Amino acid sequence: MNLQQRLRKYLIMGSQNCQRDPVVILEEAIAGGITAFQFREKGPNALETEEKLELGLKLRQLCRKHHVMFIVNDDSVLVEPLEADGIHVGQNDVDVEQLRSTFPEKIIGLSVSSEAEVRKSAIDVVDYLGAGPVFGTSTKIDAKAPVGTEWITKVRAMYPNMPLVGIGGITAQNSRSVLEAGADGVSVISAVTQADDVSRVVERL
Ligand code: TZP
Ligand code: MG
Repeated sequence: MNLQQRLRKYLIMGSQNCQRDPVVILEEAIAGGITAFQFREKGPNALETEEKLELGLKLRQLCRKHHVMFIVNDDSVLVEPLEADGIHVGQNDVDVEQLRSTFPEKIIGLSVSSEAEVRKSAIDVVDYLGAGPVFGTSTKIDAKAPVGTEWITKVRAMYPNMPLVGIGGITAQNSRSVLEAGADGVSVISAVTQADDVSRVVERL
């Protein structure tokens, strides 16, 4: 599988997104067919330090066992201990050029929400882009205003060959529109973590 294919169904999750054991939710999501996972332990009620590492190790192990790509959100200190395949950062996190020199071989993902953000970012050093929030989301408290599938189409036009995922408010009902706009995949938090039937929702994405 190339990176485009591995980004097809991309679950993002931390314990703060879960009402049940995150390990169980990840198992169910893997059974449903996710191709990538991002450990995003962040925001209100997120675990820190040893507890964060401990959960990360469990989730990492599951991904390894099932050949699911494992990306860590933001926290460059965890990349090596978790043997992550890569790291995903936002505009206010560590600079991607610095990240690239620290991790020459890792996959680096960057979130972009506007043309201004694209202009000020070193797009040439990253491996994939996350574009959004496509739709309204209540999962990320500091999320920017929704940019619609139009933004996916725009980023695709700017970077025809860049691996690209949509993020923000994506569900089994609207995921097709994100792919049709030009994304290689969809990244999803609440539609999966809050689902009554996790594997079924992943199948439908
Ligand atoms: N970045 C932009 S929107 C978002 C992140 C991390 C949250 C997406 O969560 P959900 O529940 O899939 O809308
Ligand atoms: Mg951030």
